[in-house]
Amino acid sequence: MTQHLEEAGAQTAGDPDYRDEGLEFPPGFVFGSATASYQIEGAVEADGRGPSIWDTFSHTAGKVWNGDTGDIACDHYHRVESDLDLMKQLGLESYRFSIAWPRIQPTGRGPANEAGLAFYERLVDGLLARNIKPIVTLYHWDLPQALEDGGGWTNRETALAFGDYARIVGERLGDRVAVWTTLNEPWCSAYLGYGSGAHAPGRTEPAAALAAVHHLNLAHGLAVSALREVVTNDPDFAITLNLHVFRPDGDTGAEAVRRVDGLANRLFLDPLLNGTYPEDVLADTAGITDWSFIQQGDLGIIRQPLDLLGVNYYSTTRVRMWDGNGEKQNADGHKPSAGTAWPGADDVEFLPQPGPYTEMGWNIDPSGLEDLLVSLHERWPSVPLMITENGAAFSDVVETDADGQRRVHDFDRIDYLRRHFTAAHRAMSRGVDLRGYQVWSLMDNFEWGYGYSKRFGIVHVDYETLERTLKDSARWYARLIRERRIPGLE
Ligand code: IFM
Repeated sequence: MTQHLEEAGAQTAGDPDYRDEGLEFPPGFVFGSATASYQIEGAVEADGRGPSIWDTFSHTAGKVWNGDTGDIACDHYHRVESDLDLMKQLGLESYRFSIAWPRIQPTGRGPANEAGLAFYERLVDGLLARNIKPIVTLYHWDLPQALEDGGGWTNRETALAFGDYARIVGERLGDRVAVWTTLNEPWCSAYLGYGSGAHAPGRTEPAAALAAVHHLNLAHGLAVSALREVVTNDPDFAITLNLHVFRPDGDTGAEAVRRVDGLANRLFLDPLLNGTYPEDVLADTAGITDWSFIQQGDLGIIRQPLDLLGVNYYSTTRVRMWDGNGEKQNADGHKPSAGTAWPGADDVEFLPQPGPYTEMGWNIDPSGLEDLLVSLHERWPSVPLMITENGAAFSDVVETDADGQRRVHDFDRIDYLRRHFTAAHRAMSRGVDLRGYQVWSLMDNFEWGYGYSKRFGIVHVDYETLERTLKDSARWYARLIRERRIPGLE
């Protein structure tokens, strides 16, 4: 496959800045919000939970900004009922959350920990009681530390263990969950976890990163087939990818895009949806690994029929081949770290993008979302899409209004969301089968290597008191959901 994701250009008319007025979403389109276990739950030692790689990593000096950890986070584990009420108050139609594997199997193997299952059962039942669809992610990066001690995602055994874990969760919740997402952003697990070292477990071995890619793909396939055997309702099966939208720069841009699109997008999309690995990427990386960890039959396991492809989108990336002069630019949007997140593409240069930017330093470009959705639809027209994450970090200020209410006037976040909802709507008007949108994030939380310094929530969390405060963006989103039409700015 050599068709790249940047090729579908924006075609629809409308406000050039993606601030169209009054766009309406069809019935059935699911408006929700998303979180992840380690980012919000806290309670890391409660009820038999085992340690995860993020516990180890965040407790290692110098790995996370300010030494922040997920020990307490938003204390969602103990506040689940009031958080559910908050979701109801916003009118959410779905809630995408992840299950912490080490709560279910403290060492990643063996019998289920009843208390862990009971927690997620309470959460799912609480959602259903409030008429909110549960969208489960089985893995959002909190690998049981014991599995990492045995090689983590570089070891095929971890993929097999993941299939067993999926079965355990499916046996318990498989009559109630609406959407099962196996993995969140395996790109991050593989390349940031084992390549750049910016994420747990913090390894910096290019060959390990590529082995992790394959074992994550395999884990997905094993999990979907295990779930299919045990669920008794009719859920959707999905995976969530953070597909990169690359913009080519200059004469060498096309070759640079081929290289990084191969690593970031095609190494996942091709096996998952076509049952093949891209030959050009295997060749590009032949000096790093011989890919002999791909065993006979693996691709058949990985290619499972999918009901939905989850798409996480935040910004775009501009690339060209480095000419060897001056200092190579590495503005790929990720935290600078010891190793490379781009094995075999050391000669690709990541150029800074024009602003405006979010607090993460990521450029704001809703056209990238439209292009991405349209290009996916063009390549796989029969695969429905769901935006499983989109949102923005800004430095929010809590104010007390004249009426004595705490307020966060997060105009920038509303504008970001408004423009990206417009992009999603435009993609739909170009034929994309887009089923829903899960805003990242329901509440401020532990932003991995950045600790609590970046706030993505539409609900503010005071990390001293753990008080939740609806930001203006939450009120804006509640109105969007109520009216099923994008509100303007007031
Ligand atoms: O917070 C993360 C999330 O865990 C995965 N997707 C990107 C978000 C913002 O960085």
